[in-house]
Amino acid sequence: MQKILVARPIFPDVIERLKQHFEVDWNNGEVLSAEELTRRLADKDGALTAGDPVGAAVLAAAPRLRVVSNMAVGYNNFDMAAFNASNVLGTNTPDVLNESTADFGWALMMAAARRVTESEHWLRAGKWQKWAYDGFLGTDVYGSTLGVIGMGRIGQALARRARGFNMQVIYHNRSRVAPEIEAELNAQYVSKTELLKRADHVVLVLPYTKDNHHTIGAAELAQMKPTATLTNIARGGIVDDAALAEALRAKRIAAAGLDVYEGEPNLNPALLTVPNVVLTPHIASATESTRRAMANLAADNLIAALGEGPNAGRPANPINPDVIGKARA
Ligand code: 8YV
Repeated sequence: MQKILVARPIFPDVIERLKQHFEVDWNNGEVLSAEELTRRLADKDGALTAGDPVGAAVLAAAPRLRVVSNMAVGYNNFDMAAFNASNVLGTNTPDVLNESTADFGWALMMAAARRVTESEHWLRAGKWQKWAYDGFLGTDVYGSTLGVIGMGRIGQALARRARGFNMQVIYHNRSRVAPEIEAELNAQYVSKTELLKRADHVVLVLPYTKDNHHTIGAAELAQMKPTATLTNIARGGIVDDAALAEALRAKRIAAAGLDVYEGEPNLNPALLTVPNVVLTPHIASATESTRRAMANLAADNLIAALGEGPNAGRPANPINPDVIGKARA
């Protein structure tokens, strides 16, 4: 039987499924250190990860490893140049999380715009004495302009929600999406600068790459409206968190909603000191059914990649399909 490592605690029934195909080494405990991950991968044919960094050193120390299946759509934890150089296949879990993640992005944007958590903290602190005409005034969402940066599958799911809120949708992306999608979403392609200047609510849904590092920093925040909100459900590092904390403190923008952070789970401490930000612990895809679908898809990808039969080596979600069929280097 081939051997796999499951690097994280996941649903036990998915582990049982994997046991029907592989000898499974399951880390059902704390996050593995780089050394521990390297050690446990040394004799494995495959691995299931969830955000664990896998680079050249890990791959070099695991000569049998042929596939690493990430239980996430984002795979910036994989050094794809190293995967390609060693002919190791990476897989991810797109699509199954689109709607849950878009729902959550919407919730964060709404919560930031209408100061939901900020006012709750105030209430819990026993500060509610009387109604005030100017208590927790926020920014309207209905009828406003939504600016989506990153118009992939999740960005499109968000834009679809905007129709019910009678919003104007503008977007920026590496390239324009197909005209029929623009028409369906009633979305207008604009430059990043125009988007930042016009949007009432900016939502980030782009993948993390070196080129996207600090897509939003002090200069970009300065271009936004003082009444605008910024929501990040993409990846830490796309926003300069220190610059954002300062912009929120100085009220250069009204509020932010953040699910992802530079250096998470350790947040920039300045973010914890500003009231006008909604902070959640990277849970945009966290519904029971979506996390189950992600875990099962990650398992399916691993089984297909290492399996036998006509579809052997052909998982549904290869990140670097060019290595399929090539001998491990
Ligand atoms: C994952 C995510 O839960 O899919 C992604 O890219 O950010 C989340 O849905 C997280 O990355 C852990 O793998």
